[in-house]
Amino acid sequence: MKLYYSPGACSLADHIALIEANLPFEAVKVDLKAKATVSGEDYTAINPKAYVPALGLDEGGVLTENIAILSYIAAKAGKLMPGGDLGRFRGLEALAYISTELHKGFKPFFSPGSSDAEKEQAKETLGKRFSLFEGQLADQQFVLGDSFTVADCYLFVMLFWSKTKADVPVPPRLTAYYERLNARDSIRKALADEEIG
Ligand SMILES: N[C@@H](CCC(=O)N[C@@H](CS)C(=O)NCC(=O)O)C(=O)O
Repeated sequence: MKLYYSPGACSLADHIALIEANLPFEAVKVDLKAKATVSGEDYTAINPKAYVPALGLDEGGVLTENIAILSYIAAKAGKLMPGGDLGRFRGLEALAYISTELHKGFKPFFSPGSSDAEKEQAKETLGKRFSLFEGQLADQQFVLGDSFTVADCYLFVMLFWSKTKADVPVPPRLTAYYERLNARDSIRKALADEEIG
């Protein structure tokens, strides 16, 4: 498999998941401004959406969208999703929440034309959305229970952005959770591979 990524972007979640899954893959850096890979390939020919992540599959074809890629990695690995009859759906529920309610909420911090008022509003909304997870972490180690899942990979990136790019206030249990994840081997390796550790 080939993971197309940009350092510190949301593709970091997929990078962490691939390391956790222990699946063979090549990480291919993309220059999002030039829309080209480091070796000069036209990235829009690989992924017409022109954003990261994209996953080149061994069987051919390219999969896009974090929710789909993270679910695919978990299915391939036979882990990284909660167990039980509803496990996969709880995993998808969390990934959808992270993607649509958190990830998209960071837009003002990545859009050059955003005003300070828009950023302040985004911080307030993100703070409220994070509070859901603050409650869940009261009596469990990870966001969906006591096993690490792809939802933790994605939530880690949201917290990483909160701490390093957007200065979003993060409540105490989530801060402790972020620090635990930040010390995890797969996350150390993904950050080092992307040269942002
Ligand atoms: N809907 C996509 C969004 C991916 C996305 O927002 N990618 C950002 C990095 S975090 C990107 O590549 N932005 C560059 C661009 O849009 O030109 C997903 O969930 O995978």
